[in-house]
Amino acid sequence: MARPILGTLIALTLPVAVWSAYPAVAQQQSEPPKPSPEAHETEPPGRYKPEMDVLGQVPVEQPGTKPGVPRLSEAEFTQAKQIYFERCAGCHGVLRKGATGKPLTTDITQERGFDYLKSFITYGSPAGMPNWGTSGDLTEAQVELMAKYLLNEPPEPPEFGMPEMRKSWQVFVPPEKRPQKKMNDYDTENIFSVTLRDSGEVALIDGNTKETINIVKTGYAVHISRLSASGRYLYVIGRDAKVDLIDLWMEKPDKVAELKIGIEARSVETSKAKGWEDRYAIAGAYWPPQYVIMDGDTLEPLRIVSTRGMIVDSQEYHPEPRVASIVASHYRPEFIVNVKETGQILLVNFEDVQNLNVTTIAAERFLHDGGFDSTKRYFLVAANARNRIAVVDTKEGKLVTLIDVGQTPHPGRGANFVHPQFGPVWATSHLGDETISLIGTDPEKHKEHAWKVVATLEGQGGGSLFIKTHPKSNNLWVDTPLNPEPSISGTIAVFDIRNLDKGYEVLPIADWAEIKATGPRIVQPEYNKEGTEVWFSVWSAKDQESAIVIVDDKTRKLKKVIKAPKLITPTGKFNVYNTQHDVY
Ligand code: DHE
Repeated sequence: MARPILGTLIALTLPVAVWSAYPAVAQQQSEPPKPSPEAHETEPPGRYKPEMDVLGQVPVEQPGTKPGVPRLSEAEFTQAKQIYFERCAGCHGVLRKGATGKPLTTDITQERGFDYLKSFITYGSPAGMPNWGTSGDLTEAQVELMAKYLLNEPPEPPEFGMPEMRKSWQVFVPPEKRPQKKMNDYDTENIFSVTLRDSGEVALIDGNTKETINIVKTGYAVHISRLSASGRYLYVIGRDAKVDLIDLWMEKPDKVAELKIGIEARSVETSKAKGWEDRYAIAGAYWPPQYVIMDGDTLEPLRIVSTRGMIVDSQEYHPEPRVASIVASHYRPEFIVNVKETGQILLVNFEDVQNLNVTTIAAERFLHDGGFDSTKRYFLVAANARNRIAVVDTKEGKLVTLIDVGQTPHPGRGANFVHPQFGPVWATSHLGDETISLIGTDPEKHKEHAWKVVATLEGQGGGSLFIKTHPKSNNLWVDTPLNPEPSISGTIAVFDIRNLDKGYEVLPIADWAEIKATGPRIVQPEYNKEGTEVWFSVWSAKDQESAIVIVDDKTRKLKKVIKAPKLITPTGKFNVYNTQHDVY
């Protein structure tokens, strides 16, 4: 029986000179300001709100005030700006020009006036604006402060170009001083890079022994890990746009280089096409809106490209289109860059890195996360606030189609399997409803089903973030970490692919973890290399106990619980082999 959805309450949007040698080893970073992980508080419930909280801590100048508009003191401005970036900018935009939320430019806010703004912020709206006042999230004084802040012109946060990037660039171990061969006995292909979100670290865990190999300091509120084509290099990105490069060949795998590519970021990827393995890395920023191509083994920044431009449907200028997911083509020397607010998918050909050749595909607004089909030819990406999936043919370099799915699709990378009736499908679950949409992906042998929703499964409820299977498995795992019901957010649903009509079995992952924590959320299933185990994060608040629960894929029985004091807020887990080869 399906349970209630989160619905609209989840406010989702959720040129270069040729530079010479490496910078001084461990060169000091002088700017910009460093957000402190200590200040970052995570309470899993409702975490999936886009927060530009790094920007919130960056000093910005208060614009001048027009006559008739209340001027804020310096302290008031600092507080209001921080609240705005942390709570409002994700939906209304850094410059207040609107994204999934309405624009809040001064022509609109001044016309509405103080009282209107105060009441709107206090009570929210059925269209998705949270009730910041009546929920107690903001005090009455803060609501009034925000109403005054909105009557003033928005401040403009700083840009982050090549000089700032080069200042941040550090090469701890230059390539010539790195091992020439693997210097450890780890089965590196079965290492898991585990995001420790609120400690700003990743834990490298040996998938065979389940022992921690190293805990590496990375960016603030660290987000995802990706693997180089060879499987040697691990790239990690933090929300503070810090990219860290880890060499898995070292005796004890550790950081060898670091670069900050902006002020707020979420995605990183590396070149994978034949002949280009390990050559370049790319990272995409939320602020400034740009992507950066780096040297694969030093992270030296090579090209910075702005994503500011026109929105696909309205053909209006958008000043801050954030870079969402990025994947590397397996066919060509190309990165597939998904630009959220404009809805453009950029095929960035880096064959000549000084003269990038970019194909712009008009897809759909609010692009977010996605993954390949099983052949790795087609890339499927969620336009989440438009309830659609865009399909790109990475061989031909064009859009195949847009497909309507459920409310707010959130596939992670999605799940590929062979449906007994419809042939190869790719699946996504949803944040906004309990459904799982299966899309046919084989235009050769199952043409009639290709690029259509061929079946819709009913899961435990809304609030799902990730779905997973493995080519050797018959199980399809669906998480629901953001469902408001603890019996749903603390468990996992698993379907038998051979008999999907049978419905799902629920496994009590949080109970199995036996941790001392209130309301932990089960997030992101990830397989080991062999496809015999599934790992789940038991995600608690920063000051409470978390864990990783490992389930035997065949028997669906508990295999192991990993607990450790340093396992703080584990969320994403990236198995080296599966991430390297896009197996999901
Ligand atoms: Fe993520 C992937 C953005 C919050 C865990 N997340 C992504 C991607 C984007 C994104 C654009 C795709 C990257 C790619 O493939 O290149 N995430 C955002 C946000 O904007 C958002 C909503 C709010 C924010 O302010 O950051 C957000 N994400 C979260 C979380 O709260 C999660 C659950 C916990 C955490 O660690 O932050 C979270 N996001 C993840 C994970 C992936 C991800 C685990 C990669 C999934 C995979 O299987 O590859």
